[in-house]
Amino acid sequence: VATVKEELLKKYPTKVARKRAKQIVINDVKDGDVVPEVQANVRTTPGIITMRGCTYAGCKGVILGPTRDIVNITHGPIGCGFYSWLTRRNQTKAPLESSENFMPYAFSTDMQDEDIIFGGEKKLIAAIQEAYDTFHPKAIAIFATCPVGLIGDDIHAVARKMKEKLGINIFAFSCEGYKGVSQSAGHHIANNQIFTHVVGEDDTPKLGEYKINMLGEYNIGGDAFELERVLEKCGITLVSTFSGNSTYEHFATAHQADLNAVMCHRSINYVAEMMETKYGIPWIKVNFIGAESSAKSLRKIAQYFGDKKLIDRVEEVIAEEMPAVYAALEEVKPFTEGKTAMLFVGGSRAHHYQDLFTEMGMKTIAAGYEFAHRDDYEGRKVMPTIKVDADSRNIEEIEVTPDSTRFAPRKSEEDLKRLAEEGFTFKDYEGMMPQMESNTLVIDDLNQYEADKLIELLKPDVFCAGIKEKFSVQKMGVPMKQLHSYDYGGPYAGFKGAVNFYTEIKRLVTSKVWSDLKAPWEENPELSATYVWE
Ligand code: CFM
Ligand code: HCA
Repeated sequence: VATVKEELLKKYPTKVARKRAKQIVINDVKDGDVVPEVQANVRTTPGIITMRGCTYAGCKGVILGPTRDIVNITHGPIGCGFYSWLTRRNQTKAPLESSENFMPYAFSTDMQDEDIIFGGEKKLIAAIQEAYDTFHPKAIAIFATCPVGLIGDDIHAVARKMKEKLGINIFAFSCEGYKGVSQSAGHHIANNQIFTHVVGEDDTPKLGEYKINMLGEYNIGGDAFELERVLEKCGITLVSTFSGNSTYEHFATAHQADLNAVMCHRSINYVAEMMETKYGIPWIKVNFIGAESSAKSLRKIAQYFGDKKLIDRVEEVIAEEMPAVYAALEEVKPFTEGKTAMLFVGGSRAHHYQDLFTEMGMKTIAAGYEFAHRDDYEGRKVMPTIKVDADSRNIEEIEVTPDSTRFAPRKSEEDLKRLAEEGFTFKDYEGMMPQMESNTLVIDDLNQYEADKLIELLKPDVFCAGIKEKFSVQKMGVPMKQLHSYDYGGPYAGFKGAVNFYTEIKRLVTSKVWSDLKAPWEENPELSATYVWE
């Protein structure tokens, strides 16, 4: 791998190579879980074809996109609203035909040149009024795109004014695309505002014995439906999911849960932290990608509540679900065992999906995030040492204090002692790297050039990433699986999801479609040409 790293850096100008060298790391897991440092969450060098997206995409598309009954208005030119219009495949299931579901719509102010020159606030006010008159929603959210920040439209003042006028909850997000170095800044902005304006707004009691929130699960390809099925079977009450298959009411009552289970640490850990401070709800890291991981996560939730009835029920459910998983593994393993995978996804998935590959006997030889932070690579223990730079300082840290009436610790001192003795840990994300084998490659903010090089040098049996990488990978003869949109498949979460994924990967790694394909210049070398500088 050292030579691979060298090869990746060889063509870069010295300064770029020096920077990329800190982001391309040979994962060498020392005893315990000490791993090398990775530079992450820093600007991409201009000119590099990054796989990252923008702050607006992280806020509007990722965090708020999957909520069905908030009218999400994009204040900006139409492209931004259009791009974030369900391309992420976040699904939703309204209980009734007549229930509110605005997800099939793309709401936008469709800014034109004259709005940029004379200001867009009037148009925004008109859009909010029109949305209200047409749909009478419970809540309207406004999302800023790049030009809004540049011309200085005051979307928060507009939101306040219209909230007062219409008497519904209206709030805005300063999530201009350029605000941060990636989508990640948008997550933080979204978390802050949803926490400030929605969480805790509804005190109507939520009934249920074991009440949890699932944080960082976005119902891509129906993942949340599978998790809802499993949790219900166990008798666990899901108060809210942030934000797969969610509604305004779910967010507004989330403060009533007794545990926050965090799936995607990157996108939502801020909400988990803020809910703990304000309401006393503890959080744990879970992972429902992978059958073994799902079982482990269910056991952890049961252990937290510490009730024998729940612990036994969880064991029963696992015993019921696993035979189908084992049967599927027996079928696929002769084809997948020993094969290799590379995973380059935005945040959590590059880590979580390694569990599924491990279950299939496959090895992850290289992985990385587009925009996650050092804690997602090396574990939360490095958080105090993460350097704050101008870009991270740009994102507001809101001050949260315990709620004067609703703060309540969920566990007694004795309970906490018992859990600690059992080895139970809270807020304990250990990151991707300690779990990977030594001598694997970990690369932050991978780019087009490096992806091509990696494939050429290490020839993985499957390459997992997104739509921007899809076709160049296939043209290099390697099967490609999108771990963002799931290539229109899924669900892949939970037990049924794991079976779906095994089957899909077996199909991909046994197919010869891409490796047999030859481009005309590969069959007839005389057709190939080389560009020569004068
Ligand atoms: Fe979390 Fe996500 Fe991901 Fe993410 Fe995303 Fe996504 Fe992703 Mo695409 S919230 S970090 S910003 S798990 S949209 S559902 S697939 S890059 S790895
Ligand atoms: C986003 C959304 C995205 C893009 C996926 C891709 C998603 O970052 O704005 O590049 O294929 O999951 O839909 O991450």
